[in-house]
Amino acid sequence: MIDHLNYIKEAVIRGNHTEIKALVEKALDAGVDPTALINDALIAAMDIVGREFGEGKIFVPEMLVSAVTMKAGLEVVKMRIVGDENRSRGTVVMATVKGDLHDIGKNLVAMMLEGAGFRVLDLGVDLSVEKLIDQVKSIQPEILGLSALLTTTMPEMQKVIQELQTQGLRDKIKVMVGGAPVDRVFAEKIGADGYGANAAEAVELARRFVAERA
Ligand code: B12
Repeated sequence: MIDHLNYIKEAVIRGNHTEIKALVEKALDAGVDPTALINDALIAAMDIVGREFGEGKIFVPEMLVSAVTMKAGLEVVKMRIVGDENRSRGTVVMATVKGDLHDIGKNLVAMMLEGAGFRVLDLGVDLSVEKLIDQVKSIQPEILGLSALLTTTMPEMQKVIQELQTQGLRDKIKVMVGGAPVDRVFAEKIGADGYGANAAEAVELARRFVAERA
């Protein structure tokens, strides 16, 4: 039997972006579970890439090609799992905070939320507090999801929450935070409503927030 997960993991680690789509399609066609594909192949590969970068074995260009490959693979999975857009459970605005260009985790969270029936508006990366607040005012989402992958950009999350407070918007919106360096303690410290360690936890949180409002 072909070890689909291992092929895909290796393709991401090696940055084989030309073959990734075909590999993922083949795996899904063969009945590989999309969640296992995301967790045990795509995310597992990025963990290894991150470790190798941390150890100085690879550098930014290699990390970037792996990221592009991972994103291409994720797109294929997304096409298969995102369901009917009409059954909206609520609106979520997602963004990576200012100074931070990492978007794979945010995209994954957005995709899983869409799959779970939420309407997701993804504002992208490097979002300033001002821009975020403007968007929250105009979109009026039930939930704001903030992502940060750098220890240096984590404080931006607190700035966003403080500004929501200053502008009298804090009690109108639930804020959830996540990203590799973020944890529950930090989330509580900055006054977020919730922390999710991964996309599945993000969906759980969003469901809970909506249930609490009902
Ligand atoms: C890919 C990558 C890049 C790519 C990003 C491409 C892209 N489009 O995203 C590129 C090459 C651009 C990059 C650049 C840099 N990177 Co980088 N990068 C990574 C790497 C290898 C993987 C990140 C990733 O995608 N992981 C996979 C996803 C699925 O996981 P995730 O993001 O954690 O998301 C999950 C959860 O955290 C959670 N989640 C995420 N967001 C949210 C939001 C909410 C609301 C919730 C509930 C949950 C949630 O759910 C997700 C799904 O399970 C990490 C190492 C690592 N293992 O984290 C380093 C890493 C984050 N990078 C690092 C560094 C240092 C940099 C650079 C400064 C390098 C440089 N010298 O230029 C720059 C910074 C650029 C910038 N201004 O942002 C360091 C950060 C160290 C630190 N302590 O801050 C790391 C940890 C690598 C290392 N070991 O040193 N990077």
